[in-house]
Amino acid sequence: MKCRVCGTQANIRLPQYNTALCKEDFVGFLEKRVLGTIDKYGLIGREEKTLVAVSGGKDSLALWHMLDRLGFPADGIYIDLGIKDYSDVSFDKAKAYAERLQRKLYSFSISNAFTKGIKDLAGTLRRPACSLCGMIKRYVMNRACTEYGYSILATGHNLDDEASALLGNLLHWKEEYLWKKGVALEAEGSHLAKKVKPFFLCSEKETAAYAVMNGIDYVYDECPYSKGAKTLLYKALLNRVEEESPATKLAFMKGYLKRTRQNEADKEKGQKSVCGKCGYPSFGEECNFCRLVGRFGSEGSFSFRIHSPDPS
Ligand code: Q46
Ligand code: ZN
Repeated sequence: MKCRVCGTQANIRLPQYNTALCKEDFVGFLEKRVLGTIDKYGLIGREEKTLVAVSGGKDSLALWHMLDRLGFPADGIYIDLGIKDYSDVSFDKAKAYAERLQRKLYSFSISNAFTKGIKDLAGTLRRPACSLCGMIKRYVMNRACTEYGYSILATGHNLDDEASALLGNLLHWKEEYLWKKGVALEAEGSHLAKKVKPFFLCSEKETAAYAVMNGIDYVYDECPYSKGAKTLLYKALLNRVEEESPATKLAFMKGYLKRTRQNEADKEKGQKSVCGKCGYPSFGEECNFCRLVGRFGSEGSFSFRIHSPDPS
């Protein structure tokens, strides 16, 4: 198998593009495509302050690395879920990467804020860990953007994540989420930053290859609560389809993006009321996060730690 560009031994085969590439040409190819996505959908302006949601996994670290290479240097935010072993290792990888890029890393610890990790907190509330985790992460990341002046929050969601989520939403006809999963979600008011997903059209195989080829040291294990999730089943199903018919996932998501734009005009704006305590959009007088702080937090328990890189 030869590289389509330079003719040397290829390192990766990409049936969805009917091509195979060596390491250097693959890195250039992926970076060019991501830059194309950023430009086409107006994801990040050169002057905009960007924060990357860093979990310590391959996608978020690869994104952090690539944005830096493409001239969009960003800082990172890590949320410590308080999951034994997994959280500590992930945090170490995130901190090490902040050092490598010489960028700031903000961190927020759920155990410090609520005196319990995500598992115990969810158990006490009799709520699935992932839905509670999602709510906390959304809130905390937005709040970091507001407090420290970042207008963009970038996440490492890739094509496989997005295609499987869309398939799930379609299978269960979750219409309320259907058109909210685009490549960008515009900022709303002063409390919700613009969210962007530069890897929206890059497969998991590509982001993993990019991470390995760039010597990125990431945590291999997935969050223990992701096991058994329906998403994994949908990912496997889509991979099976992709094997028989390469580029199906790309076509699925490109078609979605076209339709999302058409649907944007009719998109209803989210709820209008705001939390009386923090100003975050909320259905009631108090947002879910502030309610959680009221039950489990203590005065002043909401705080970020800022890890600044050692000057080398
Ligand atoms: S939601 Fe659930 Fe993830 Fe939170 S508890 Fe882990 S698997 S990290 S994206
Ligand atoms: Zn609030």
